[in-house]
Amino acid sequence: MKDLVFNLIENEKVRQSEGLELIPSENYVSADVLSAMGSILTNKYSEGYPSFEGVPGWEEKKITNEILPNYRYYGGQPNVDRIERLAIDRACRLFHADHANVQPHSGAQANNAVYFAWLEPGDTVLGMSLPAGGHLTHGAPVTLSAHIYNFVAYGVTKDGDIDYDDLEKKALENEPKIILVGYSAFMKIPDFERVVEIRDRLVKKTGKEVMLMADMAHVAGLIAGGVHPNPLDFGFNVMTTTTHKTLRGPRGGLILSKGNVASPLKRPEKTLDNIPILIDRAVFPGTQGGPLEHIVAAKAVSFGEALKPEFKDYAKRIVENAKALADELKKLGFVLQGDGTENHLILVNVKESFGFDGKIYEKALDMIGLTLNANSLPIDKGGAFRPSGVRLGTPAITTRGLGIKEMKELASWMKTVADICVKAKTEENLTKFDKELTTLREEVKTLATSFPVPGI
Ligand code: DSN
Repeated sequence: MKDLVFNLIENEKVRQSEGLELIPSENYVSADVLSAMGSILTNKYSEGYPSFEGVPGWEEKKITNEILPNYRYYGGQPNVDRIERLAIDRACRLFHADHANVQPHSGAQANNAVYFAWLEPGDTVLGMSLPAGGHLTHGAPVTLSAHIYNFVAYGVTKDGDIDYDDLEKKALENEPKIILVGYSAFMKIPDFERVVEIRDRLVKKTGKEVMLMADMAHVAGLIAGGVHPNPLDFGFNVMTTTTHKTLRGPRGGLILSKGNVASPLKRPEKTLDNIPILIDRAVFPGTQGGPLEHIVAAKAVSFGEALKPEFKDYAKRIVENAKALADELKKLGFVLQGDGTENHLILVNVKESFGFDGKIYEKALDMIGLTLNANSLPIDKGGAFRPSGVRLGTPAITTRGLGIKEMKELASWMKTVADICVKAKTEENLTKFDKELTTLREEVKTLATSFPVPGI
């Protein structure tokens, strides 16, 4: 008899098929990505890195068992080396990077490896504050990195954009070794040029090198698809990302950098030119052991997909859908942070819109098969547990093929559920509206099942 786990996986397939995923950091991978993730590559240990120095045309040789040069600590690598090399080369092409480290198990691991590569304990990092839309790994006091390094936070303006004046003031006052632009709840396109200018002024003041780091986890797919600027094109040194959000790959992390690419075996000097080598050493052996080569393979497959022309169209449609959904919501009385969106993500101030908090709304929408998450707003009296907002986005529904027409329908369901929440007042009372919620759930199911989830 099959393990109970497989019954739960079947249940989850039904949940994913019959509902619509609006969490902006989630997506549906292709059947090929799924298949690489579930492959026998999980059986293999491959601590270290592929090298291929002096093997021109290795890709053309395609599938051979020839053992290529590498920096691995285990034998048996002819296939794994080629797979990881494909992932690295494709990532560099997608993001205009000199180097890619495809081994981080997650975005948090990727960020921590970059800090470890460049900083000494006690060094200062300037990043966006968590309530303003930044990420936990950008210095939230509950994290390991915040215990090791000194994080200083900049905020956002009333209209939801980065407060560049605050960023500049804090940069010049605190002299950070890293200026970090990145977020998980921000709907504007950052002014990378302005951040480069601020960095240049800081360097002029101190005479010391400052790393510019971008955590583009949310928008990496938009960058790959050419509908969002790429920080590496503006002079940023490092870009980290997860691979599973808009990029539509397996769950994992990725570090892209500019600089000299060389053997990770020799400890290099800590200079910006050496960042690629410093990062390789910081991922392994610095912060991780064996890479997950089944995930690296799935990353390679997804990067191959993102290099195709269809992906550009996908990225464009994500943004079009997000803008259309934002417009519909506004027409129905929803107050949006930043008054709309320039990317894939919408932050709704439900407290100001309707008087209730994000938690009751998240639960009520879950009951009809629409999944999003309650989220803090920049100035939020409700705290992390009863935040005043919800965060939603369009990467996953766009993968399923929903378009502008369906955004209207979505907004209308969201308004009906908001009206129910106004009447219910508490989560417990939602059951009193079972009949209305069940009707809505059937409508969502009808639409959702007409747009199948890839790979199911
Ligand atoms: N947890 C991710 C998100 O949902 O944005 C960030 O890591």
